[in-house]
Amino acid sequence: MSHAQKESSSPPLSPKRGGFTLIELAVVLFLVSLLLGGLLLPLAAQQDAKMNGETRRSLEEIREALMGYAAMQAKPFLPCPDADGDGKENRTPVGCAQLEGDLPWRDLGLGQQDAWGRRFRYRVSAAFADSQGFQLATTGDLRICGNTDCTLIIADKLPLVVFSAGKNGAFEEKNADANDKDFSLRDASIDFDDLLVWIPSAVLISRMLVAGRLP
Ligand SMILES: [Ca+2]
Ligand SMILES: [Ca+2]
Ligand SMILES: [Ca+2]
Repeated sequence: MSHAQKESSSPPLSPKRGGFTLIELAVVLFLVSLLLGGLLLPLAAQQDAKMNGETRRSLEEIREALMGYAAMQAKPFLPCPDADGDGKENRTPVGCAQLEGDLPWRDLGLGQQDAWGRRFRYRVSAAFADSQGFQLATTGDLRICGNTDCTLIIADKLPLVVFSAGKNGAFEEKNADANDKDFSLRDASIDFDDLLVWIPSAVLISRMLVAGRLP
């Protein structure tokens, strides 16, 4: 077969196309705008879910670290809150300098911030922060409320609560009030986004039994 014959047997080129018509262009632009509009909103929601998940994981780590801290003491007790921003507890000879403040993240060997770059808050019951150690029968005095007037109680007699202000950066309801012993898990307000963890007395005490720190 000659070179010329080879050339002639190759398939004919497809007919040459012109550019997009205006109508085609308009359809494409319309589809692109639909896609972008449909993608941007879920992306924002995905980002929020990611930050919430990250903060929840940090709170779970804090929970474990607090139990570890208590188990490392000869007589188990919880750290006091940090009152001056250095990440270390503020303790006086008679107890905690204050019962609610920043998480003493440095004492716990943890990061100090939630996913939005704000410090975690921490509240402890005085009886559990006593450096003489807590006992089998020790109970806390903190409670978690499920509604604004706390007629719905979600958890009671807690040794500690740790919380994040959430995406909006503000503590809501009873989480904003450092003078009472109540905390809010949720409320009717659509802006409520605080994230909380706590440890029930019985869980903390059973951990100390397993660790051989009690009775
Ligand atoms: Ca401090
Ligand atoms: Ca909030
Ligand atoms: Ca409160």
